Amino acid sequence: MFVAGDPTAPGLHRITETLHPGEYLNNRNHKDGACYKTGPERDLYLDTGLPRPPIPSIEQCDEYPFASTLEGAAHPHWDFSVMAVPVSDNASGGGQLVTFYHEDRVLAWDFDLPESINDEFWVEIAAPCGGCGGGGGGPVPPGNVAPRVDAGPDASGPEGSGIALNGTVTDPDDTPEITWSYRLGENTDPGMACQFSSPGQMRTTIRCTDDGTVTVTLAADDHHRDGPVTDTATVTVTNTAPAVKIDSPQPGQLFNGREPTPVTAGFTDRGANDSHTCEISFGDGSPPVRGTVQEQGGTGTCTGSHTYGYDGLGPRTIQVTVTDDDGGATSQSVPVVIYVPGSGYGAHVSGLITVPRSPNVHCPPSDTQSTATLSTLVGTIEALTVACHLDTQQGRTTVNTTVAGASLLGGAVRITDIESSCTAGADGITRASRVGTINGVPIGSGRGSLSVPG
Ligand SMILES: [Ca+2]
Ligand SMILES: [Ca+2]
Ligand SMILES: [Ca+2]
Ligand SMILES: [Ca+2]
Repeated sequence: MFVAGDPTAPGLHRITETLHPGEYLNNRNHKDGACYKTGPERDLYLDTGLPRPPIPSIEQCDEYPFASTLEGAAHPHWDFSVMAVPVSDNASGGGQLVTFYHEDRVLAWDFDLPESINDEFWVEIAAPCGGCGGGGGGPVPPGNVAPRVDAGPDASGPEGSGIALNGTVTDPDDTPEITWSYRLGENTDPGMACQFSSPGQMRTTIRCTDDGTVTVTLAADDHHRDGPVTDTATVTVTNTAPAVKIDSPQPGQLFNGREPTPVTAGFTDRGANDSHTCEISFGDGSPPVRGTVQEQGGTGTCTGSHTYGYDGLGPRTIQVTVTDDDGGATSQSVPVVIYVPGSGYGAHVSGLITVPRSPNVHCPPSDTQSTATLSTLVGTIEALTVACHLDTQQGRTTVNTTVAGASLLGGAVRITDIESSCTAGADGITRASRVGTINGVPIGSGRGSLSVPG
């Protein structure tokens, strides 16, 4: 807007419906929300829009800054105003604006050019004078007292929450029109916006979608002078760390270490303008995984996965940390148990003769199987028992096999007390086996015939 004597006052930039259809439509959507409580942006203006929409066929909704500017109603930093005006006034104003664009050759905004090269123009808003009609001001009656305006003390509070503003306006001879407005400081992020709960009341709250310094202005207009009387206060909006909840895995959930363990966490941030990153630590010494974030308006999900492998077996703690773009971070953890499946068998012969794996077990679930006697072409194997057990707390898989004995080749070879076990868990994979005797001679230990994993 034109500010006398200030060549750096920010100006407006022309857009057209043809060249900038998205910006143009956004301006219209915000205007419709504020004027008619319709369209995709209506919820933003339920408290702040026009108290009554324009009367159809008589009035139309006029807005400032113009819909044909980049700074129109949809602009995230600039505030805007709407008013019901007679249809003919709106048409006349629109015509004058187009004439100005053409006669002054105001070129439309070009996103490919730096801002300093794009055409800029200014609007001087003149308060109506006493003798020339209009609705705003008027001659100051003799003795009329100007409003006294105090925006109240500086305030602070977290992003996304209503921060109370206690302004006061007094005028002994009028009931001034009250308006709150705001300006975002340089320490705010692009896209931040604030809203007043009651922009026409002395006491209101301001709610912002991000943190930073906001200057609020309380204006009171008794319509008897060239402009409103104003006062400002500073609102310091602080950042709030996001809230994080791990949706998956569930606490204590079991995962096969040979397959990916997926993680999904939801998060919400009271700063709807904040963006987020997330990191997932899987608790097995591997470097944290950068999670995939999907979010909108400060709410989203973080997903990632990791395959633990044999070095990652046992109880593990998965930790998800979500960090907003202002450094606010929150972590949540969930315990899980990583295992590998096991399997075991008591006898298995292949070659000239074939004996299937018998008995043969797999776990989880834990299982025990026995066979009293297994007769083969080469002899008899007695009392085979195989058990496979998964400790769901420790993620430890254990397979035990015992064979009472075998009488082979018509009794020429007699083997007794064959035992074998194998355990896979957080301490690694350990195997042990024992053979009692062969033909009555004690043997000791050797390699067994079972496996974890199966
Ligand atoms: Ca007054
Ligand atoms: Ca923030
Ligand atoms: Ca935040
Ligand atoms: Ca931010």
